[in-house]
Amino acid sequence: MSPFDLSGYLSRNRKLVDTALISVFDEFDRQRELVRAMTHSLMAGGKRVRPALALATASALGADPLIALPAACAIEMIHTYSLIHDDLPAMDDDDLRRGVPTCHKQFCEATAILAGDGLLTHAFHILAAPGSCFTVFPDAGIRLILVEKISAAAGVNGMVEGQMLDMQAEKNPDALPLDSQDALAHLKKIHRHKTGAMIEVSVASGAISAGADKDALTALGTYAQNIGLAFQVMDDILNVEGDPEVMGKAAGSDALHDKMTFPAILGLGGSKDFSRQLVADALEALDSYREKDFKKNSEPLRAIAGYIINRNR
Ligand code: GRG
Repeated sequence: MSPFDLSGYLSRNRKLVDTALISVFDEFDRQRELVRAMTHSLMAGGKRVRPALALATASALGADPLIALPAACAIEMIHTYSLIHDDLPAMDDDDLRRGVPTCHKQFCEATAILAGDGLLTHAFHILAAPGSCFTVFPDAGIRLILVEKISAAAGVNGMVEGQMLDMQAEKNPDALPLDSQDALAHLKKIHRHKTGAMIEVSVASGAISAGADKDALTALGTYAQNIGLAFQVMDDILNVEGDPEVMGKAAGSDALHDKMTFPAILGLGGSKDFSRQLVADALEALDSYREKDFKKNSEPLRAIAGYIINRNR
């Protein structure tokens, strides 16, 4: 059997998602400052990992991947809002993102805050009213479940809480656990919320859009939890040894700010071992779902899990 062409798969998906995201803005005057700021960050060349996960999950369950496109686009818009706000001077104060100036550098701080607000709000609008930009979309009942799950992952018990915990850890390091096992548990908690929740809901949204059964949701949930954490471990590793040119953002900032990270607790080698174990657990979860054709159809999901810990950006 020839090896799966993940790079071709991701690039086809990226084109599909980018085209859909462009059409989301068809109803707006693109010259408006707010729209320019929103699209500056949204169309700056993100990897589109979360949309790829949603589409690959729908295909793994034998559905038309296009059924997951509205949720995939909504999630990418929410992810981009979180990056815009994360880069603000009040948070990480970064100048470069996705290889271009951050939104507040290109426009101004207030405009960047509003661009994030616009992306977050409009993500839910396209789920509520997908007809103007998508030809295929799930029924209203399914879309309501998607709104419930995606808002939960992005919000007070999800990504926003993760960001809050991360900020508190940075502002008040003396309150952090000293014992390395406790520190590791706390770090996992931060990232299960901050990074993991949106990755988990990307997979869940693909599954829900495709009408997944309970067993599929359970197996895919475990897969997503593991790759979500692996994604963050790899992000921490890249912050130590990644090339800023390739990543399109700064490296080395974690050590500079004395941040609690996986390499800081486990070392670089230990972090790499941990990320490999997480991916092995993710693949084992996929193996546990034995529905006909799932093994063959889930090949992209398996390849994405490997990519998450082998990426260089
Ligand atoms: C501001 C509410 C709020 C939340 C911010 C996601 C996040 C929470 C902050 C981003 C900081 C960060 C570097 C997190 C580590 C993992 C991560 C989400 C990296 C960025 O995602 P990628 O690598 O980026 O998928 P692209 O640009 O390819 O989409």
